[in-house]
Amino acid sequence: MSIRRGHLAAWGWAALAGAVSGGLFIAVAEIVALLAAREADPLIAVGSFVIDIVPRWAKELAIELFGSNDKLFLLSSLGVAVFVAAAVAGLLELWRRWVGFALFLVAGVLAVAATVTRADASPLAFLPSALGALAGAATLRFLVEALRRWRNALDGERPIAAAVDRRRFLLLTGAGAALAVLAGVGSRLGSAATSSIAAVRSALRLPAPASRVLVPAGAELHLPDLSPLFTPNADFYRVDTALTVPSVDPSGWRLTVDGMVESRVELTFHDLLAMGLREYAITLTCVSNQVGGNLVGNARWLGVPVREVLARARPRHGADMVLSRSVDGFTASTPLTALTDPGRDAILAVGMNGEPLPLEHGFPVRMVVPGLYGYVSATKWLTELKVTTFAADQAYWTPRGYSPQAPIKLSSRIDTPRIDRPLSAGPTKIAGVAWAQTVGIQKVEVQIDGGAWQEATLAAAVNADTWVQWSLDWNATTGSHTLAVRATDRAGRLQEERRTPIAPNGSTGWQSTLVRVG
Ligand SMILES: Nc1nc2c(c(=O)[nH]1)N[C@H]1C(S)=C(S)[C@@H](COP(=O)(O)O)O[C@H]1N2
Ligand SMILES: [Mo]
Repeated sequence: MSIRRGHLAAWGWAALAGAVSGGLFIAVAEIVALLAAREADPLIAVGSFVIDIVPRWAKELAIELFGSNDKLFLLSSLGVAVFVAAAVAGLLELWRRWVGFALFLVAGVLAVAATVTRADASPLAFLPSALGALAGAATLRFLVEALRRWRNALDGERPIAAAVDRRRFLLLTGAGAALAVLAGVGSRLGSAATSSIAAVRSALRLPAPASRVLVPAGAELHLPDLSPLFTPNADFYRVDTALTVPSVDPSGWRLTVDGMVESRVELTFHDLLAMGLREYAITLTCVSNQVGGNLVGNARWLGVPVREVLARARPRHGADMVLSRSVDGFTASTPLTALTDPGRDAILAVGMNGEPLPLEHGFPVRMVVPGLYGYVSATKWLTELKVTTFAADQAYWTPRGYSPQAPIKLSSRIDTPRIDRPLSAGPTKIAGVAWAQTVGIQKVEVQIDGGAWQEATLAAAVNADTWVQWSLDWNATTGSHTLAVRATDRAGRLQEERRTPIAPNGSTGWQSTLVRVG
C-alpha cells in the first residue's frame, strides 16, 4: 500500500496506530491493576459504571439476548468501543498534533473517575487507568509522528527516505501491537491463576483444631483507637519482596525437608493437616518496624509445630540453622534450636484468625516463630525447610544488610491519643500495646511532659508470645503535651532507651509523641 494515492492510506495507518495505542492503554492498565490495585481494572470499572447507569430495559434485553454471557457481551462491546474511539484518536492526531493525544488523556481521566468512585477502590485505584492512558497517549504521539515523517518523505519525492521511514513506522506499530497482546494475555493469565486460588481457598474447610486459644477475661480493654487484641486479617500489615501474590494450590503443594537430615521428607497439605492442628496466639513483628510504628500484628494461628515435622526428617548433628524457602524465592534463616525447642511454639501455620491463611499472608502454609522477626522466621508460601548451618547458607536479607539472626526487641507503643485525632480537655485514657515475645510484659510506664514515670494498668496477657494492651488515666489539660512510654519484660529487663535504626536487627528507643488538647 502506498501513501501517495490521495493520502487515503495514511488515514488508514493513523487509525491502526490509534487502535494499537488503545490496546496498549488497556494492556498497561491491566498489568498495573494486577500488580498494584487489583480492584481497579478500568474495563471492569467502566463496565460496572455502565451497568449502574444503563436503563433497566436495556439490561433486561441484554440478559434476554445473551443470557449469562451478558457480562461478556458488555465487556466485548466496551472493548470494541475502546478500539473504535482509539482509531478515531489516531485520525485526529494525524489531522492536528496533540489532539488525539489529548483525547487519550480525557479517556484516562474518565476511566480514573470510574475506578476511584467504586466502593472497593483502594488508594492506588487511580494508577492503572492513569498509567495506561499515559502509555497509550505517548505511543499514539510517537507512532503518528513516525507516520508523518513517512508521508513527508513521500510528498518531498525522497523515495529512499520514504522506504526507511515506512519500515520504521511499520516496525514500531508492529512492536506496539505485539507488546499490547503480550501484556494483555499475561495479565489475563495472571489474574485467572490467582482468582482460581482465591476460589480454592474459600472452598477449603480446615479440620477443627485439637485446642483453641483461651483468651482470659480482661485481655481486651475495648478502648476507642486502641489496637484490638487480635488484628483483623484485612488490617494485618504485609511485607513482601515479590511484586505479585504467589498462587499456590494446596492440592499441588509439597513441603520438602532436606539438607542435613537422616531422611529427606516430603509432605502434602493433607499429610500436614493429618498431623493435627492446634491454635496459637502469636504476635508477629517486622524488623522494619520503627519505634511507634505499625508493622506488628497479633493473630490466632492454626498450625502444626515445626519440631514435629523436623523430627520426621531427623536433623543431623552439626546443623544449627533451617533455611525456609518460599515459592517466590524468599528465604529466612532460623536457628534450629528455635524450631526444635519444645518451650517455643514455632509452627507451620495454615489458618489465621479462624480462616485459612489469606493469599497475601502465605496461603496455604507459612512459618510463624514466636520471638523472631518475620524476615528470619515467618516465610510465607513455604515450600522447603533446608536443615543447614549459618556458616554454609545465607537468607534473602542477609547480604542486604540485615543480621542472620534477629530476636524481636522488647517494645511498647502509644495508640491513643494521637496528634492527628482531636482531643478535648478532661479525663481520658492513654493506651497502647507492648510486646516481649517468649518472655512477656511485666510493666508499662508512661511519662507525661517529662514528669515522673507512672505505671500503666496492664490488660490480662493471653500468653508470653502476644502483645498486651495497657492504659493509663489522664486528666488532659488544654495545650500541647509530650507522652512517652517504656516497658519492662518479665525477666526484669527495661526497654532500651537509646534510639537505633531498624538495620541491621531492629529499632530501639522509647516512643515519645506530641499531642494537642483543646
Ligand atoms: N515469601 C515471603 N515470606 C515473607 C516475606 C517475604 O517478603 N516473602 N517477608 C517476611 C517479613 S520481612 C515479615 S515481617 C513477615 C510479614 O508477614 P505478613 O506479610 O503476613 O505480615 O513475613 C515474612 N515472610
Ligand atoms: Mo519484616
